[in-house]
Amino acid sequence: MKFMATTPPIPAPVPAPTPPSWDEGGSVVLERRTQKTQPPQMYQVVMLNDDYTPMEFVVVVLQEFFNKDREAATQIMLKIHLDGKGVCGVYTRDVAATKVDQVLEAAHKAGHPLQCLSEPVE
Ligand code: TYC
Repeated sequence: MKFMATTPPIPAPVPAPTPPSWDEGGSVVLERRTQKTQPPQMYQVVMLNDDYTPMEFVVVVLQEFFNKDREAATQIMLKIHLDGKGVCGVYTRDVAATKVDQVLEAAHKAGHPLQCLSEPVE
């Protein structure tokens, strides 16, 4: 069994209950309120540069786990190589956490020190 260090689920906002009121005729009046659903917080998966992981391995990881074509994967890998880090993709929290796990497991199995993390966007 694998346990992930994740933050607890964010409870969905509960709309304030609409108290029933009575009109002059004594009928119960229920007010209709439109529910405003917030879009989910999005998380970006950030990959970090290191001096040991082969460029080709990073390109393959970006193709395999982030659905990039070879050209886009190469561009992202080079950006990480030059800037020290780069965004591989933006996902909901659980999907981003899964991508991080997949990358870390693949890197570990291959014996590379490649690191990546997920962080909330904005
Ligand atoms: N800097 C590595 C090299 O020169 C390549 C690399 C790129 C490693 C991106 C990690 O996230 C990374 N072999």
